[in-house]
Amino acid sequence: MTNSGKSTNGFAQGSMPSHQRGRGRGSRWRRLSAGVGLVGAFTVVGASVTTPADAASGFGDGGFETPVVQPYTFHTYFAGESVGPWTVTSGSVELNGAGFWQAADGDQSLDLDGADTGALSQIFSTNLLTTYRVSYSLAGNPDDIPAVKTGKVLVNGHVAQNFSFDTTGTSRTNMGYVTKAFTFLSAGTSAKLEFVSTTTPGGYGPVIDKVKVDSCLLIICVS
Ligand SMILES: [Ca+2]
Repeated sequence: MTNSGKSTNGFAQGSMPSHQRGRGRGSRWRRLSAGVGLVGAFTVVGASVTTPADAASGFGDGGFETPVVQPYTFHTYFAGESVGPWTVTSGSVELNGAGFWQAADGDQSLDLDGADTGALSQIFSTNLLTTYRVSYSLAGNPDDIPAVKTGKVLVNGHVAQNFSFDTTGTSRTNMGYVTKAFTFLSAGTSAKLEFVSTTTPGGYGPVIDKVKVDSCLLIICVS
């Protein structure tokens, strides 16, 4: 696993195509085992090791599977409304039901643009001064322009990662999801994770799914 860079605010950033990433519980255990061995030799450089725990305490439905939308349809949620454990924080978002288009995981996925550009957030519990790894699957609404969808992820109101996705060549049946990830250090006992679309014009935005928050057992950064 490699990180592609580091932002100026200290958040490590990285992404790679989903087919290149280890997936599932088995891969996480392998990373854990490899990391422990390296720590024993005191030769770790910039490595991160995530625990096999599936998520941070209180974080839920990163797959946008609730509420269940009627298959082959979508439902638009506006600022102030809840989407399962998430809350729409601006504009509107669209929850896409099974079969509407390809999901990265499960049946449903979320278009960050509903009637216009949108954003949504979720607050979950954290342990003080603990590093968390946030990962998510990213694609874009292939139905209309702009081809390139843009957005950002915020943690406690600070930009942790900007993202863009080019929908050229994708379709509802071949969404082309990529996996994005970054880490952050908790400064308190809770964190607010927010996904924001900056796509212009709005209405056909970035699509996210399979959001995960893992607490890291250990991160050693030399530089
Ligand atoms: Ca899903």
